[in-house]
Amino acid sequence: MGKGVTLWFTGLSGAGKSTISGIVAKKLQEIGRNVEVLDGDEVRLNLSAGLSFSKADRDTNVRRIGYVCRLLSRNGVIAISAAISPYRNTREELRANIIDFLEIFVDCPLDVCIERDVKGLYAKALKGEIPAFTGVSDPYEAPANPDLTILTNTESKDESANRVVQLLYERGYL
Ligand code: GGZ
Repeated sequence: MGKGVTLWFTGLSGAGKSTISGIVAKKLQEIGRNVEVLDGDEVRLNLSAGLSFSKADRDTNVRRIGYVCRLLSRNGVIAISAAISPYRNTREELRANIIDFLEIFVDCPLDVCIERDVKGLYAKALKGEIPAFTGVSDPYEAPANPDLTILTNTESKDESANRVVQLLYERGYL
């Protein structure tokens, strides 16, 4: 069993967190590692059912995911979080609490996310139909010092995923 680590993806809705984390998870499973992905969407249906998108509830959501990632990663699992996690201080709190923690900024310009609008949420948010939507009517605080930034607007999905795997090699987790 290899060394566990928490891979904390952060970025806007539609930036590519779920997509890239899914590809990374597959690559890691192929080389025999145990991986769990905690996806924002799915967590909100289970672990965080009933939470809103207020700052307090987003922080609660993020802390819960962090707690599960800590349990998993200290037992050899590569735990991947793919929640927006918009607040810098809350992410820093996790970094302080989780020994093996790597922050990955999934960077994509807001206008590109709006253009992609895979789920049609930005259109609704821009019309005011979804209150407190990240990037539109709610803050997103980009990491000041991420372990890695992937540029999903200019890199291919596979390229971005490979850079994450490369980071794990560089830091001694693979
Ligand atoms: C942001 C929202 C909102 C609001 C619903 N703001 O692209 P998606 O749809 O599938 O991912 C988004 C998801 C964000 O949940 P997270 O748990 O990742 O957020 S946080 O870390 O801030 O707690 C989006 C959808 O939920 N969604 N309303 N107001 N995203």
